[in-house]
Amino acid sequence: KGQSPRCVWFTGLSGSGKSTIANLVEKRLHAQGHHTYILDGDNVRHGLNKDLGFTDEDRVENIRRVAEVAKLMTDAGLIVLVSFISPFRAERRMARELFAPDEFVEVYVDTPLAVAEDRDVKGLYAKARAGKIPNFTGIDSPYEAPEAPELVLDTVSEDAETLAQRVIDRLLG
Ligand code: GGZ
Repeated sequence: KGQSPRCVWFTGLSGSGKSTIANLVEKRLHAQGHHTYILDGDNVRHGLNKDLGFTDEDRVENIRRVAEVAKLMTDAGLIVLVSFISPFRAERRMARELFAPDEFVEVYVDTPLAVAEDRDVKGLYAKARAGKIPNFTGIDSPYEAPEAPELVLDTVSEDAETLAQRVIDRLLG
């Protein structure tokens, strides 16, 4: 079955819902016979990028490597779902420039800081507020919201299933 390789680039705060939505998108793509791969902190920061932390410099290098790997995987024919905070516009632009214009789909998982912090699923915001996690995005490290993403997902007014379907529609519709 033919498919168009793509790099679907999810960006948003910690706890915004990037991984939840990316996983739902992957499940639905698989059900339709598409080949995918999710790149996220769990499979990249423990291996390829285990030398990197959360300073601005390390995040820049994290995203640079992730973008290059996503490019290789897209060249191999996959739909690559990239799920990193990727807080800086410059690095997201650099990632985009590796791809043909319609190959790169930037998805802004738009969850306000107050909402992500209130959910605090992993307790990281509380730790960051207590000074136990330095350079935490949204607390003492910046997040630069996208200016012209292909998709904006509003996680406050819509659930993850609905938002995943929006991504699918943008990819296959
Ligand atoms: C932000 C941090 C930090 C700091 C650890 N700031 O919610 P999570 O746990 O599972 O996702 C966050 C993840 C962010 O890694 P990324 O590789 O996506 O970041 S970036 O794109 O900026 O390079 C969070 C955890 O790592 N985490 N320390 N200081 N998030």
